Amino acid sequence: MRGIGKRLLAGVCLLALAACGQPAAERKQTASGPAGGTLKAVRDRGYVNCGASTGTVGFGAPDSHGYWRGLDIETCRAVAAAVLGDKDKARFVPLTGQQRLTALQSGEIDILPRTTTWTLSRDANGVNFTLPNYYDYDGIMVRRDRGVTNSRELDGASVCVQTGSTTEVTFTNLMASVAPNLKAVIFDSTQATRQAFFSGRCDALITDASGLASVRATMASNPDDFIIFPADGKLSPLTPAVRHGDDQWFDIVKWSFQALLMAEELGIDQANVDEMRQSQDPTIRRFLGVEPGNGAALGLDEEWTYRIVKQLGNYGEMFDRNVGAGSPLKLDRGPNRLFRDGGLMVPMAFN
Ligand SMILES: N[C@@H](CCC(=O)N[C@@H](CS)C(=O)NCC(=O)O)C(=O)O
Repeated sequence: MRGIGKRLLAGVCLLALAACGQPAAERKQTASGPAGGTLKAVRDRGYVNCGASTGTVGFGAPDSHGYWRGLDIETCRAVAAAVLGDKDKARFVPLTGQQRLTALQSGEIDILPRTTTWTLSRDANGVNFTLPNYYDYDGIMVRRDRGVTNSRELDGASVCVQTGSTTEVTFTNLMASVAPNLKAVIFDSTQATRQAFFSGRCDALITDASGLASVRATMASNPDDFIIFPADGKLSPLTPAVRHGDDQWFDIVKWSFQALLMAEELGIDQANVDEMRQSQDPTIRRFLGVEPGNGAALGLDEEWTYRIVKQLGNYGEMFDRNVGAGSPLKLDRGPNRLFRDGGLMVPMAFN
């Protein structure tokens, strides 16, 4: 942990840009997937290795029994259900912001579904982003009694910032645009950053707004004492990633998530999926593999979508129980609604 004075900020911000955009450790890495491809390796091993966060309730954290839960966790469990027939054939490796992309490139994990924003430098350096599983934005949390409601009014405040995250870039941009006198207090770990904020070490905490909602719901003694506002009004699509160089695995991960969206679009949920298999609607029959073809195209059996929905439900159900109305976070669906409902989630055709 180190506080930094204004004079040092220019240098720190340059370092920050290097760290979040294209960390040196990542830059030199080339993707090293298993011989024979990831699908074969996962089948031989019997479980999927998933990169997880170090603990963000709603997105990825173990419960009191050590069972991993969250939207990102279930994104990975959907792949396990599709490929191995069982959502629980997945293991979770907690990774810091700094470690996550290297762990994917080196083959330690098969999928990185961990609150990771899709950016050009990451995409061009060894990983492929699939499709966003949560449209987020960078947020700032302050105590309500400070009376600050936007980034401009925050100028002069100290802000807890975590390394290895795109939030560092957002912080730098804020200084260059609306709040030149912000002071960064930088930490390497998520937990240290959060604790520093709650112990009064900084006036504000900057990170994904979803992460802030999670932290406020789980760490604040009185959540109403804190407000969250957008840092800069830009969207930050959190997107699961895979290694470069394995198109089949890339497709499987992408379409396992698409299956959750399409199930919602077609009105198929965990409770009615068995009944839906009797449907005469050709779109539903093709989606659920009653009419074969989609499974074979991906190198899977024809029941992969059925298993995903039977074991996890559709995206709406998954959103609700992890981060929405049925969870402590109570996040609004917002841009994460289906396109037909005014959101950005577009179910692609299963034909
Ligand atoms: N979306 C941003 C930030 C993501 C991120 O890793 N944020 C940290 C800081 S709060 C976090 O959520 N960590 C989750 C955890 O370790 O549990 C990025 O891709 O860089």
